[in-house]
Amino acid sequence: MSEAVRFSKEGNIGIITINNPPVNALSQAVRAGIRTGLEKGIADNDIAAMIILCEGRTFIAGADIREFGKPPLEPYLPDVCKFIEDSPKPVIAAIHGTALGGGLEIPLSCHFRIATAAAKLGLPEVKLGLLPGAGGTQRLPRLAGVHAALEMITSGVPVNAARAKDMGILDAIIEGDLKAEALIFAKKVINEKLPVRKVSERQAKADSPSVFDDFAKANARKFRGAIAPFKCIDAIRIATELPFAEGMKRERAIFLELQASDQSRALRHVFFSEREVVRIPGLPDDQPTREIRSVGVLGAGTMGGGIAMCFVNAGIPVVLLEVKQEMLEKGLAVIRKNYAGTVAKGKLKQEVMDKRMSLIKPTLSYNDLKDADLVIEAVFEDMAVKKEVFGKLDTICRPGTILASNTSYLNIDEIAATTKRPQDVMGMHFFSPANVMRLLENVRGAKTSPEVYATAMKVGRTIGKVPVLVGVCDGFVGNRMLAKRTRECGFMLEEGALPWQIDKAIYNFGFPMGPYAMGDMAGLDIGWRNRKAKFDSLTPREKACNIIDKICEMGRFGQKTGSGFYQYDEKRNATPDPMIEELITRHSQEVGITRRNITDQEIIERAIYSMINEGAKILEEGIAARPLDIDVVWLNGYGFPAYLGGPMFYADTVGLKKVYDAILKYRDLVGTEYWTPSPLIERLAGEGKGFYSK
Ligand code: T1G
Repeated sequence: MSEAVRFSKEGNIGIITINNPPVNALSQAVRAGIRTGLEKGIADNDIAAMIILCEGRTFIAGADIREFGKPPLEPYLPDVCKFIEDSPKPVIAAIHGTALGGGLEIPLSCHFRIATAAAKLGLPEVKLGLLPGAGGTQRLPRLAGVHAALEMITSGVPVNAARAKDMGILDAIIEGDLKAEALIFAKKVINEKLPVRKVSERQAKADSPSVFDDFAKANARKFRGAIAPFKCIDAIRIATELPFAEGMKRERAIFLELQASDQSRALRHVFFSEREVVRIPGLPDDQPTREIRSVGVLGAGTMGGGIAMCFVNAGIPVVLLEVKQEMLEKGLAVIRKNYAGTVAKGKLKQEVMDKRMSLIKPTLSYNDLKDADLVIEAVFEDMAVKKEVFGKLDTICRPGTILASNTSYLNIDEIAATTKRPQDVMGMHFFSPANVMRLLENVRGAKTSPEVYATAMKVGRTIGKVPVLVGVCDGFVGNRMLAKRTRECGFMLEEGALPWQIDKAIYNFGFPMGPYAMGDMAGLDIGWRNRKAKFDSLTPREKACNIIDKICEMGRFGQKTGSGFYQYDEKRNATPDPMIEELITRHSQEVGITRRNITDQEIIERAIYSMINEGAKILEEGIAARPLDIDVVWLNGYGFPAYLGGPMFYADTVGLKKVYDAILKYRDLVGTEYWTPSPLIERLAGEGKGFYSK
């Protein structure tokens, strides 16, 4: 019996206890231990029933994802499940925490399932580009019905214990001590001779033959571009058409196909990268950090209000400072309206909203910030204003208060220099809407102390963000790469493409929206203002590529003015505007460019490879420590399709040599000032490697 699993007896009940921290993943040792435990229980004549339960914070959280991509080791999970189900003695799963993936497939092969009220049960394999590969697609529809199985398996979203009981997955919900109650339940099964039935012997029935196609059509937009959800639907359909054993064979074949797919490799990369990203190379795991018990937020505008919500959502009180009463009240009203909207949708209780609002202390006085552990400035994006604010904060806040700027591109070192505490100054760049977007770029200045940026990483996690540590440069990581995509798309408009063609190509690549639809939604005046702020640093061609200027000068700022690149009706539905096509065509003539046909392939290569090339330069400069930092930024801040893994992972999937050759092609087409390959890409491509090559 491996130490990961031990077998014990209490009276005539065998107990198989799994203890494989941190989440009792089904490693080979755990699978073997479960099987050995069952063999012991079956062989022991004193034992009439068995319980499977876990120590630690949760029941089994699934197969050990770290084993994927390596040669599979016996016993395979489907075989362990079959062994459980074929046991001549009833087996009861006693669940707490999160029973996920294989961690729910084990209970589905048991004869009874009980759980604590707080437990959650789910089959999240689809989020890894997989499907449940140990009978989940064949047993769940038999136990809970086809509709419930379709929802649960294609969404990957867990259900709580009450819902699981309603679905017929659970036989009982346990209040009190799980193990004690499991023993009582087991004795009841024995004494009352409760009928023991294998889930695999039930029937899975489809309400109608079209239920699967209808479900796929109804969710086409949600599943767009991903392979796994549609394979999940296929496997569930198979459960209604084939005998169980046949269905298991088909499920296994689909699982192995998906496991080997680029999309699953990318999604597993995303899973581990979003956990690795908070570990800072060179910092010890026990790096001291400062406790953040109270936060000050300067500015109650869109960003400041969203940032304040992030902290009060985590139970951290916020002092919210504005310069004028009416701006403070306006900001509070927006926060209140946001919460009220969530309450109205039934996703937040009124008392929770009230509690959160009570944690916000509005003020017009800087003095109210003096005891804050962290102050985040979210005022106007102007260096002079930032310097004035930080100068004041430096004099008012107690020693040790961390002073952070939410700036999206201004130089943190310059801001820090206006204080006597540069070691306590950094950037915390939230993405709008701050209370929704998961990405937080933590910008460390040259003098920011490790304790301070380690604190920012930790508090980022506390407020539910995915924090990435980045260095100081124009645009940090995300916006610096985005600027290259924006430039290339602008150039392609001049050379022959139209906004809707570019938007469609980038949407089909997997982004939620194309750049021009996105610009119209955010407001073209923001990009226009940024362009004016940086105008002197632009190249002659960038200066002359002034299509957005011309559109904004007509007062067309996008959805909020009824037109931008697109025309909008009263429901904000977009239609391409012939006037914009005419403006762009005329612009090409003015700048002396003969328009040509531009393929979607060229659009994607120039939009994405320009970012990859910039990402490589960001790595060379140490602005990001690892390729995974860049991927996490783009996955969580800009909607890069997760099933492609992020720009740097995608480069490896395409093949870095292929990317390099394309960069050379566009260097010749567009010019060396825009397309000089980064030395890192040149070297790696030359060595036949990728960013993630070991
Ligand atoms: N395998 C290996 N390691 C895992 C793991 C797993 N399934 N789940 C978590 N970890 C590690 C994680 O990398 C981190 O490690 C630590 O545990 C804590 O995780 C056959 C094929 C369970 C809700 O998809 O959703 O079963 O960074 O930081 O926020 O059909 O982990 O500390 O070194 O996320 O409290 C299906 C994935 C697998 C569940 C806990 N199961 N895990 O969240 O902690 S495929 C999943 C989670 C499968 C079968 C198929 C969450 C959690 P480190 P954490 P958390």
